[in-house]
Amino acid sequence: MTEVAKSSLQGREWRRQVLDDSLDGGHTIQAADLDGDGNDELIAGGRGKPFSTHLYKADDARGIRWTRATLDEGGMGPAACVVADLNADRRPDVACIGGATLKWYENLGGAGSAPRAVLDSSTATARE
Ligand SMILES: [Ca+2]
Ligand SMILES: [Ca+2]
Repeated sequence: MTEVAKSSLQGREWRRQVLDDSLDGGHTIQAADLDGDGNDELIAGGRGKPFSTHLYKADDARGIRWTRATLDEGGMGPAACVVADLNADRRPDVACIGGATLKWYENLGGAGSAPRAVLDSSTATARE
């Protein structure tokens, strides 16, 4: 298993905090403020079984407790994810690639909502 962790400087020492120790075959991680609250969320994906991509969001301003939301499970083992506003609506979206599949997870905004897949190259379909 791969640990998803963050490190923060406290005084003169770095403190490591494990957010998740159940990601199988962790392969990519990105930090970005997806909901515009001034704090970064983490996007991490694994290529173990099942393939998965998750979003981790701090529950409090100090980042003591974190909640995991699943962006994708079973569909694709991401090799890399990037964050960019792909549809110019001023909300950063997530795009991940794994094998021959590219997926776009649109950020729909709203507190507590995770981006959802709107384009999947493996099925060549786009959702409205
Ligand atoms: Ca945020
Ligand atoms: Ca967008």
